[in-house]
Amino acid sequence: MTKMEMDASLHSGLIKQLADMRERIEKRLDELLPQEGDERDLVALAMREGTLAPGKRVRPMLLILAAEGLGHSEDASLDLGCAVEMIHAASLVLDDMPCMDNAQLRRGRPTVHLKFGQDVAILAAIALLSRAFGVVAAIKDVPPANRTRIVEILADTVGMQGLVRGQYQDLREGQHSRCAEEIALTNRLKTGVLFGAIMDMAWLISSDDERVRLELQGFATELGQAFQLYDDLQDDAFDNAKDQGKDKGKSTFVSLYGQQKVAEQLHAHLSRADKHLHQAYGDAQAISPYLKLVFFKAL
Ligand code: GRG
Repeated sequence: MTKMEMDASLHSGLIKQLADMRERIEKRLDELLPQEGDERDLVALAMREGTLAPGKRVRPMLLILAAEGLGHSEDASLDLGCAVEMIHAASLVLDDMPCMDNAQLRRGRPTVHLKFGQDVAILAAIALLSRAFGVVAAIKDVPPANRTRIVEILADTVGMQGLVRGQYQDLREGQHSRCAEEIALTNRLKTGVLFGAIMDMAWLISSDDERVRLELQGFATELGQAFQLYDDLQDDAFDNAKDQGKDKGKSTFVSLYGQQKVAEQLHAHLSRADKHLHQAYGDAQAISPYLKLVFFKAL
């Protein structure tokens, strides 16, 4: 076998492993959500649609890969990842509502409020959020003290100093012109803090090395910025599974610097993210190749 053939076979092996992992996440999400049965139970159906519609599952994938890299098996990290995905799904359902982004399309499908009504969408988002905390509280493989700490991390991540604040800033302050620092802060709160929580949870169940924790937080900060820039760049893309042009008139890095410079910024964040991963895990880790596949839309 030549080196090129060996690289190609390693690469397809990794893609298969990652695709299998994503399938296990989808299966577990399905089990943890209310089961289909009563078709009049629109809240249950909306919870399932909001979560099981085809998303990338980046957050649970990262949680599992981060914990695996520190020697932890998938048992506990799978349920933790699913809880995070439910929180993410709840945030998307709310974000799409007419009083927020007023979106028609999400993950290539009609948004939850269009399909089920705004009343049901709000109730489903609240139910997803509380189900997520219930899942964390019930994870047997994590000692109770760590479970409590994880609940605390997630509560902070969603709340007034996390997603809620980021969304508020985006909706209200995003209408006016903002400087780079203000946009970066909103992006951190909207997107980065959840990645920070994911890395903290993976660390908490797998390691007690503070140095590793700091590197993982550094990674999450860079990834959060990169991810939001990527999301902003997609706003104009034709192959997007979401509404296009939702950011028109909004103050983002794309409106401030233009697409080319934002693409360069994105690469700079990703390369700094890689350095943190290298410090935390050494050479052998699956997160960088995984993220490359995500950013090149190959997984
Ligand atoms: C109650 C959880 C909760 C939140 C309230 C509505 C809100 C506050 C926050 C919304 C924040 C928001 C919409 C952030 C955007 C994050 C983002 C980059 C979404 C796109 O994520 P992907 O690309 O999407 O991972 P898929 O569909 O693949 O999961």
